[in-house]
Amino acid sequence: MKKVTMDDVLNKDIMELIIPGDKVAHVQVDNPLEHALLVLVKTGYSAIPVLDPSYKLRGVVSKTLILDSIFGMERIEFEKLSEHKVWEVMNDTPPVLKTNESFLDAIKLSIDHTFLCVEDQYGAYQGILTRSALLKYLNHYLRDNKNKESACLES
Ligand code: 4BW
Repeated sequence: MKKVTMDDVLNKDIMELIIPGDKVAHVQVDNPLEHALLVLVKTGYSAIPVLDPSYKLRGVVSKTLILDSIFGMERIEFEKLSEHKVWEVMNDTPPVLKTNESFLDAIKLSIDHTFLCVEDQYGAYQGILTRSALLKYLNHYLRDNKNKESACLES
C-alpha cells in the first residue's frame, strides 16, 4: 500500500472515502414507520438516511426514534407503526458534509455523529461518510508514520 503523508491526509478528497448513495440503505419520507423499522432491523444499522422521491436528503431515522414514538403512557402502541410516517419522527437536521469540505471538517463533525450525509454544492445527495472510514484512513497514516520513525531510530 502507498505510504500516506500528512499532506495526503489534509488534502484527502472525502469523495474517495464515502459509501455512494446506491450502496446506502435508506427510506422515503412518506414510508410508514413499520417499513422503516423493517429496513433498520433487516440491514442491522441503527440509523439510516431519509430521502424524498427526487432522491434529496430530508433527514435521518433511527430505531430509537421509531421505538420512542410508539411508547405510550401505559403500553406500546404498535398500531402507530402503520399509522405514522417517517417524516413525523425523523431528525430533519442531520449532520451534512459538502463534497468540497475538508478531511478536517469531516473529522470534527464525526466526533458527535457515527455517519455524515454527503451532498454536493447543489444539494444533491451523494452518500454517507462513516466514522469508521475516517478512522481506517487515519489508522493507515499513523501506523505508517510510526513504522517510519522506528526505522529512523534503528538506522
Ligand atoms: O451490516 C453491517 N456490516 C458491516 N460491515 N458493519 C456493520 C454493519 N452494521 C453495523 N456495523 C458496524 C460498523 O462498524 O457497527 C458500526 C455501527 O453501526 P451503526 O451505525 O450503529 O448501525 C458500524 O460503523 P460504521 O461503518 O462507521 O457506520 C456508522 C453508521 O453509518 C452506522 C449506520 O447508521 C450508518 N451506515 C453505515 N453503512 C451504512 C449505513 N447506513 C446505511 N447503509 C449503509 N451501507
